[in-house]
Amino acid sequence: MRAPIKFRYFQRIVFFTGAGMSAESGIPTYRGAGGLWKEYNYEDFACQRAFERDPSSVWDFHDKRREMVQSKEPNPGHRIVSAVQTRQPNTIIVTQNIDGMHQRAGADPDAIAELHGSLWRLRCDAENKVRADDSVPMNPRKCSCGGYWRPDIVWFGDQLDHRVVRRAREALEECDLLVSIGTSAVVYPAADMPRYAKQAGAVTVEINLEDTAMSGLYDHHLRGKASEVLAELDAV
Ligand code: BV8
Repeated sequence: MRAPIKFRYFQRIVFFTGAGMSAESGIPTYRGAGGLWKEYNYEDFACQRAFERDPSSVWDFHDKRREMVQSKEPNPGHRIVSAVQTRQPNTIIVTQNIDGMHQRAGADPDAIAELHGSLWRLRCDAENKVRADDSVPMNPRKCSCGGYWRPDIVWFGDQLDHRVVRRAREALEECDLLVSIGTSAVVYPAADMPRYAKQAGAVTVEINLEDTAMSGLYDHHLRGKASEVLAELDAV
């Protein structure tokens, strides 16, 4: 595949990433074969109602995910995205992923907008506290107020953090290149965000193994594995 574009042609790049970005690290996607939501019903393990009903089984589920993600490594695709971000500091990563792999691949945490939160952050809503935590299993599960710590993840039905949404929207409206990587574009409001870049006149590229619900929005459809296609776009 001859890459129609090269990262070095652009000044303000946004990488918009989904679970397909981490698939080559061995982290299951949500909807693909062996997808997380194929095996688990998020209504039992990943929503506010389940957490209020049975916080310890929600934590058992998230401990399994923390353990699995901690046992994996960032893949060459993550490393290229971080290298571009280091080389071209106006680069912003807007991700739906909660796995923290972009940070582990060396990307600047201040240049990452985690739309759906993180596996590695906890919050106590009673005391309005948020803290980073990478203990596996997560311990102690209870806050000093006696309430359970909650994974700082945006579950279905949860509002996204308006500060993160605003930051992502600003980056998308100011970018000159949008590169969407490994998302099926079916979950809202994230799925709609690339539209801000298109409307602002940016060049738009979709990297995916297959067409998605949003493919029509993109100027370039690069079909292949994220790490391989990214290597092409990064090559001099
Ligand atoms: C909200 C964290 C206010 C949790 C996640 C408008 C229309 C319809 C419905 C709604 C709407 N607005 C709101 C809703 C409801 C809902 C929604 O969108 N439902 C969908 C399912 C229809 N949205 C919400 O609830 C949001 N909150 O809107 O609040 C509100 C509330 C209620 C009602 C109205 C308004 C919150 C959504 C966030 C949920 N949390 N994640 C956790 O992980 O536990 S979503 C989760 O799934 C991901 O974060 C991601 O966002 C999403 C989709 O996953 P993808 O990343 O795209 O992964 P997927 O597996 O689907 O696809 C992988 C892709 O990669 C594939 O295309 C594959 O081909 C490709 N691929 C695979 N390998 C590779 C590859 N590509 C390249 N290389 C490879 N190697």
